[in-house]
Amino acid sequence: MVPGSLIYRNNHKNYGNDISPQLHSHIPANHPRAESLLIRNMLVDGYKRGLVVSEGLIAHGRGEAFDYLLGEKTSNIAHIAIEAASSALMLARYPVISVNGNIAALCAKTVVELSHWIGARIEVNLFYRTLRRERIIKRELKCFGAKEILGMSLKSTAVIPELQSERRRVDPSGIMKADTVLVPLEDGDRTEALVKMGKTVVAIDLNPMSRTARSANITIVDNAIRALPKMIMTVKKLRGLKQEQREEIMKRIVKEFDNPKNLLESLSVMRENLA
Ligand code: PTJ
Repeated sequence: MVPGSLIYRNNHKNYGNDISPQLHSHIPANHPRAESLLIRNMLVDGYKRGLVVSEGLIAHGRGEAFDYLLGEKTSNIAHIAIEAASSALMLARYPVISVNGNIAALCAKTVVELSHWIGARIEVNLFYRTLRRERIIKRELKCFGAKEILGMSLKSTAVIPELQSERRRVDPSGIMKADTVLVPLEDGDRTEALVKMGKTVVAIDLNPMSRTARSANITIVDNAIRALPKMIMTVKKLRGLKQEQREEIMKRIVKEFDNPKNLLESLSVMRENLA
């Protein structure tokens, strides 16, 4: 059992089904940094296919540096945040998962699967918005079984107050209507704005010091490619609880979660690894 965790029992590495070894057959399986190279290749492949912007490759590099400090595994601290995040999303009345280019390249299949398990809508929301990228990302998500994709430019007629970036434009049937929004890999401005609008924001960010990490209600300090499959496992475990107890347990998990404390503990994990 993970210390402090109410339901977690295992801690093995799990990158879900999004990594396709066939696509990257030139990386030897026994290479000491094979996993990291595979993930990097997924981003580059996503860039070549028009899902990811060049800035997304740089953002990934920053993420990699923090992941290195984390030991490239999901910490016990992150597991606690994963439980709180999964509970919050399951308790939500209208959950929405926001997808950008990097997440589409790394986790499209897992996002679609998670959306099914928690009954969430999926909205494409891009910082560097173009109609072409929207279409390519939508197609990618549909390939993995997504039924409806929100956030296409023509339908993104609602505006998040105070935001200047393209991320201000959201779908009235998606993020605008949501009570809980999952924002893997996000910029701080929008997280702050969504929290101000009274929404519960769940972020996944490898940098525990980022504005996103500090503004969100629940931040999972982990690589999205590891955290999202673990969220699915957690949701399945929560659904396995007796119905009479489930809601009470999930509410307790969310209530007991302390984001600033969790971020400080994630930093401690990095400090310990450095030492
Ligand atoms: O696809 P678009 O147009 O919406 O653009 C997406 C990017 C990523 C370019 C845009 O959102 C951006 O510029 O992001 P930032 O502000 O550079 O923030 C990226 C944050 O995500 C940083 O704090 C990184 O540490 C973190 N990060 C990078 N890769 C991962 C990650 N966190 C979790 N999992 C990752 N794989």
